[in-house]
Amino acid sequence: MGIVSPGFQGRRRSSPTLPPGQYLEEDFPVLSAGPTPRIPLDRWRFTITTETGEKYAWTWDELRALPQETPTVDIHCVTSWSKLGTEWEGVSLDVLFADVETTADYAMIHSYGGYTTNLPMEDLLDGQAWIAHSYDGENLDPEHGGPARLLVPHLYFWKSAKWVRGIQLMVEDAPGFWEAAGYHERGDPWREERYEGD
Ligand SMILES: Nc1nc2c(c(=O)[nH]1)N[C@H]1C(S)=C(S)[C@@H](COP(=O)(O)O)O[C@H]1N2
Ligand SMILES: [Mo]
Repeated sequence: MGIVSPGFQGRRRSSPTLPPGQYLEEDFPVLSAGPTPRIPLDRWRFTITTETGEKYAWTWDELRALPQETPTVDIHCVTSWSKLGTEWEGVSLDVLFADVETTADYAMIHSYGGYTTNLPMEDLLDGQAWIAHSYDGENLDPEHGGPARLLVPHLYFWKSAKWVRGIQLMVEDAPGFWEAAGYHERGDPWREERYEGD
């Protein structure tokens, strides 16, 4: 009694800022499983391929001509760092999927360089995910996924594929790079879904 003020405890209970097991990071660490690919903007494409093989593709200029959003979000890496209030600019996946005809429930994200990660469609729509090309008011650094990366901040950051190149829609779920290596298939940081079986 009296050592921790009730106000402090109450604040922590009502608005926790860090998921369980995470620490606050002020820098922006780089975590890449391979070399940083360099993609010239005139050759860059983002392609959604449906379960029937239908393709919807955008050039760099076409992506930049779409309505842009500026989400400010917290990000959580499974290696335990979290960074709060990060500022991005990009295109909502709701915009990119607006005219896509599909009934598939799962998506495999593909990156330039070969990285993959899988997500259910319900984690990609309804204002939860973006193709982000700017960070902190500047073009996204190649090390952080530039020209553009997926941003899905409500899941562990390995789902936010850097150097994103396309989305393959799937009727059946399948594991991506880290998911096949034993990481959790969904990766909700608030439920501490780090590894398969968590
Ligand atoms: N293409 C690609 N995307 C990736 C990765 C990667 O190795 N390759 N690493 C993932 C992991 S594990 C994390 S934590 C974040 C790190 O993003 P950052 O390097 O911008 O911090 O990118 C994710 N996206
Ligand atoms: Mo990570």
